[in-house]
Amino acid sequence: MSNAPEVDRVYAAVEKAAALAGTACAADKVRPVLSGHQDLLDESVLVFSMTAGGRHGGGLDLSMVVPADHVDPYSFALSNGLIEPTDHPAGSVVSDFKERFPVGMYGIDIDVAGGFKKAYAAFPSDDLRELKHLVDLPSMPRSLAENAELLARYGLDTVTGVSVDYKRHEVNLYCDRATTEPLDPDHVRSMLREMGLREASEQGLEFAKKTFAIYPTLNWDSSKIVRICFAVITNDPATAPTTSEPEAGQMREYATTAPYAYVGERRALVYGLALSPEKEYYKLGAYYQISDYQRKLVKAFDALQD
Ligand code: GPP
Ligand code: MG
Repeated sequence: MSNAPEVDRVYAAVEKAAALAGTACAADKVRPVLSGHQDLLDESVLVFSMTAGGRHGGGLDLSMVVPADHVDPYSFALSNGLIEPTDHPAGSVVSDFKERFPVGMYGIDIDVAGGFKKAYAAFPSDDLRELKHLVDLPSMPRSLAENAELLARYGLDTVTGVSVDYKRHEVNLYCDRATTEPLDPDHVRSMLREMGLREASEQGLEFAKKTFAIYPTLNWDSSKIVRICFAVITNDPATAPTTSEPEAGQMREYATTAPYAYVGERRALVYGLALSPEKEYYKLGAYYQISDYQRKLVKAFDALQD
């Protein structure tokens, strides 16, 4: 089924979000991905995510959920010439995953200036898998095996899904918190120390209490964890992983003006606090379209705040 007007509607939002994030957008890179999924666009979950500060500063990604009965995003990108074939193991993660595990859904990240960037593969929500089972995927970075015990010891033992960044050659493992209990700052401090990552600021630790998902990033070049991100989902645009400017101001403005399509509700926002060995930086995703799943998460985790 074709639905070209939906491509135009979503692309208009891409232009608006890119202007807000102060980044270029490339129609010839974005529209082919939207057109290839045009039958999904009226309902699919869509998120515009910006990064504030430092080397990762600037840039805007559009993330899109793709149902599991669709062609997987990596195969889609290859067959549409949106990505070059590669011998790098990054190119085999999605196929390894779907060969061995049930898939609940896929996802795509489009860098609005650079085009197809990431694929996600997630387990069905009632069939999450333990981290130790992902270690066996032949394409996984060796550092996963090397850090599996450490990750599990800090409660990162249940995985909801993975993402593969084909530009940076990185894998994220999205870990389920499975509880709305506040994340203990001492637990976070000790986790960061043992992982060789930068210490979080007091404000970062306060922010991280409301974490609903934690995800480490690994690559194929290092035996160390590259970075870790603590994510908070909320309706409250006053949420902030930092008071540093200009990042705090950028996020405040983005949180209150990003385009969104569910009129009458408040924006669903996902803030991220990311820590690498060298630096701390911040991300903010504004859902352009949501499902009841995000509504439920916001409700459960916003209730934590007071
Ligand atoms: C978080 O990864 C991913 C999302 C907010 C996208 C949600 C997925 C959908 C398919 C809707 P990240 O962008 O924070 O990680 P990284 O910076 O490593 O890319
Ligand atoms: Mg990203």
